[in-house]
Formats: sequence, C-alpha cells, structure tokens
Amino acid sequence: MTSGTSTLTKRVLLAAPRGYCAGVDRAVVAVEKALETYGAPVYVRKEIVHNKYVVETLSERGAIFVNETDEVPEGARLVFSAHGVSPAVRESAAARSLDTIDATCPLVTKVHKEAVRFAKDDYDILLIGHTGHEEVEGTAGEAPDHVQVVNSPDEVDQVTVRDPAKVVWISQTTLSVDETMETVRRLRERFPSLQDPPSDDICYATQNRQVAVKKLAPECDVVIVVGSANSSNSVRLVEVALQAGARSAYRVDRSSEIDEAWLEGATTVGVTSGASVPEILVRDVLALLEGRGFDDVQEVRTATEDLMFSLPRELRAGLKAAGADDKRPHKESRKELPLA
Ligand code: 10D
Ligand code: SF4
Repeated sequence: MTSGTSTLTKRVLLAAPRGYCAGVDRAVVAVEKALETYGAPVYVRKEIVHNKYVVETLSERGAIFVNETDEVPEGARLVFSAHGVSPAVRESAAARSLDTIDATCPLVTKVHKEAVRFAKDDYDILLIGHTGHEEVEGTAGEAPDHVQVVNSPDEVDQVTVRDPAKVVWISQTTLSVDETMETVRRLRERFPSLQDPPSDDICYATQNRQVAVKKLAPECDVVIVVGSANSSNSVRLVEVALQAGARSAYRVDRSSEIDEAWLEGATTVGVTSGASVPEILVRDVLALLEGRGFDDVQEVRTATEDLMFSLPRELRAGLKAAGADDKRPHKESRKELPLA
C-alpha cells in the first residue's frame, strides 16, 4: 500500500480509559445487588448515574426512580445516587423511616468533607461547578451559608466574599480541568490568598478520560462521545475534544443518533465514552462505524485504571445478613471487550 492510499484508510481511534469509573460501577452494582437481595421495588433518588440506558435497564428490573424522598412509601428502601445528597435529603429520608443505601461515590464524599471542614473554619467556599447539577446541590447543601457556586470563568467578576484573606475553592468532580484552572486563575487574580483544596476534586476518571480524548482529537475528523445529555463528564469530553483540535465532535446516547453526514469525507473517527456509559453502547457505535468502512480500530491508551470501591456499607451488612455475596470481579473482567 502506498502512503497516498494509506491516508485514505478509514480508521477509528478508540480512547482508553473510557466508560465506567469506579464510582459508577459501585453505584450500579449496588442497585443490582439490592434488587437481587431484597427484590423489587428498590427506590432510587434521582438517576443512579446520568445514563439513559442504565436507568432504563434498571427500571425494567424493578428499580423505581424518584425525584424526592416524599415520593417513596414510608419505610421503603431507597438508594441515594452516585452524585451524592445534602444533609437535608438525609434528614427527610430519616423522617420517613426509609431504609437507605448510600451509593454516593467516595470521591464525591471527599469533597463534601472538605466543604464541612472549611465551613467549620469559617471560610468563604467558592464551589466551581454547575448550578442545578445534583452533585453541586449535595456539596453546597453541606454548608449553604458558606458556599457560593461559580459556574464559569466569566462569573468570577461577580463573586463577593466577606474576607478576601479567608477564601478557598473546591469543585464538582466532573468538570473540564482546563476550564476549571482558568476559573481558579481568575479567582486568584481577585483573591491572591485563595486557598487550594487539599487534593484534586476533579476525579481521576474525569481527568483520565480528558487526557485520552485530548491525545486522539488532533488526528480526528470527528470525535463521537457516547454519553447522555445530562452527563456532565460526557458533555465535557465533547468540549475538550474540540478544544484539542478535533475537526468536529458530537455526543450520542447510542449509534442510532449518529448522523451519516458527520462521517461524510471523514477518514479518522475518534470514539470515547463518559464515566457513566456501559461498554455495550460503545460496541454499538463501533459496529455502526464498521458497517461504514471504519473497520481498523486502534486503541489510544493514556492510562490504566484498577481502582475499585467496596459496596456501600449498609448494603454489605444487608448482603451478609441475607447470606449473599458482596464480592464482584473487577469491571474490566466483566465488561465485554470492544475488539476481538
Ligand atoms: O453528570 P456527571 O458527569 O456528574 O455524572 P455521570 O453519572 O454521568 O457520571 C458519573 C459521575 C458522578 C456520579 C459524579 F461524580
Ligand atoms: Fe466518582 Fe469520579 Fe466516577 Fe464521579 S466520575 S462517580 S467522582 S470516580
């Protein structure tokens, strides 16, 4: 093959890491194990993770997704989603004597603890994140009198604090690293004593998926990000791909949402998926691409992940009492691999 023809070869660059993170895996398995052990229905406050397919699949198996605790019958079993809840939500669940299982990702809980600690020390806490997102509501709810949400770099000028010498920033776990750093840079211009959080709040999974898509984006005519519209980390991957040089980038829930026009004239297509996305949906996209001649799939790996969180404490106790197993193989050995 000459170099002239090889540049016309249609190929897929498949990002790795992609898909399920440790917090999502734990939360989804928690609902599955609760259904298996206690039987349906199991109530879940909000979407367990922001993925349509996951929510539909669990609904079919007997999970009932509600918006608030007052929709759950007194004394019933309720799972809190991976995005976390405020103390007020915990209190309202306790007031209804709900049997709760807390599937909040431990890395979200870590940010909650930071908010509590800095509020106790009477800091003004600038929470970089998106107003209305469940994680932001939960974190801000830990210290509503001390937290103000900063949505973007452009909002920095509107921030007012009581004492510029006592200000700290923390963040939502699923933001764009680059945009967040720009927000911090502008905040620090205004408040030079601004304190950093004790460790990164944007989690390892969010960071790893952004690094991987950044690596493949400059070579791509189009990047397809598998993920749902309300998935912050998935939507960020589209933005990051474009900023890193992809000619175009789109988010789809599944292959049927791919517009054939996106592929016209394309020779290199990047594929990745958000942290809440089961691998089966990526396989579905790869199958469609293969049908359009994109049958050369090359993995672009920038990190390996082996983190796994133990199941929520209340569930482990329940499984033990029921004589059921709380063990599960690592997600990598459970997921169907995209390539033969
Ligand atoms: O919208 P998002 O990116 O925060 O959530 P998603 O459920 O898509 O991914 C998992 C991230 C969680 C639970 C927040 F840490
Ligand atoms: Fe936890 Fe990060 Fe996954 Fe969110 S994206 S559930 S913080 S590991």
